[in-house]
Amino acid sequence: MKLIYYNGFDLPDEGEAFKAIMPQAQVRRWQPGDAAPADYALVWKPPAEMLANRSDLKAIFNLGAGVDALMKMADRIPANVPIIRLEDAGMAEQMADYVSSAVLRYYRHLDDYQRQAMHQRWQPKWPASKQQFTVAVLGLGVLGRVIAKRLQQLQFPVLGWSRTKKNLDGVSCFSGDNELAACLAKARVVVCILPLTTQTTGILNRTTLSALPRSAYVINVGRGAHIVEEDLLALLQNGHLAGATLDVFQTEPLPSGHPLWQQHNVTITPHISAQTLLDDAYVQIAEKINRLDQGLPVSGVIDRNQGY
Ligand code: NDP
Ligand code: OXD
Repeated sequence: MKLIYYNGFDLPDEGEAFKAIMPQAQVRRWQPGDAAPADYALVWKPPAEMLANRSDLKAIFNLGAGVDALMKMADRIPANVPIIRLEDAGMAEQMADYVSSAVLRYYRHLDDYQRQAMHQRWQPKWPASKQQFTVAVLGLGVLGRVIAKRLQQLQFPVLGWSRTKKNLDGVSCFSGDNELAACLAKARVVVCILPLTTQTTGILNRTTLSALPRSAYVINVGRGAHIVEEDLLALLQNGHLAGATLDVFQTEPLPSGHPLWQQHNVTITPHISAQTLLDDAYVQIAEKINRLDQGLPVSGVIDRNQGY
């Protein structure tokens, strides 16, 4: 079995560890010009040239959950080749940790105290009741559900929003564009864990963010292009929003001098809210290759019409 491998700069491996999990696999790093036969491709942010017209592939495995980079080149990838994403593979726990720590930081005013301490100011604030600190999770897929569950365990009221209607224990579920504003209007914190598609690009903009109550918080762990950054900045500056925790940006790395770096009520992390754990990822991919080779169905196949 032949595998071509491309690791778009931020994953610390070149496929070596995969060989340990699947010794029968001959893994080679794809180089420009390599059109030699291959059965599978393992990729993260590959150049389109690698996958263009590759109808010999039995599947393309994305080394992450989000396939937006691959969808940009989907018209060059033969329609018969399934694109398969990572499902959890150790990311859900990381996401739940990241989001719940941001929510708790806001709930307990820890950002405010950090700012006060810089000026040697001692000024206790009374915490709101958790019942008044509702969190809306946009995206109730593999990762969003785990985030929602963790927040429930922390006793926050949780709302969820997805494309198709969901029924989740203890979560008030909203669906479809028509119900987004109603969901946001009830939320003190909004968490975006959507995939980036044509429908979700710019979904958090001046109009939708204004549907949040005054002094709300935004946590974006989906993709940078979910947020219209200028609109977010304007609402942070005029006080409609009390703060934002951003892990993803329209341009990554966030360029030096970008106004978000200067905005005092914004916490910035470098796209680390859930990192691909290569060992977990390779085990999941190896299991799926074994199933595909036996003619069995696998989960995580992208619906190219939906874009996720
Ligand atoms: P899933 O495909 O499992 O879940 C996606 C969810 O989004 C589903 O609930 C889906 O609705 C919902 N959704 C999609 N389109 C719309 C829409 N137009 N309107 C409303 N809801 C919509 O994905 P994952 O949970 O595995 O991952 C989500 C995203 O998280 C990834 O695509 C990636 O961009 C991001 N991510 C970020 C990371 C980081 O480090 N910052 C790490 C990993 C992932 P429905 O259930 O009805 O299909
Ligand atoms: C992913 C990511 O989509 O790391 O997996 O952003």
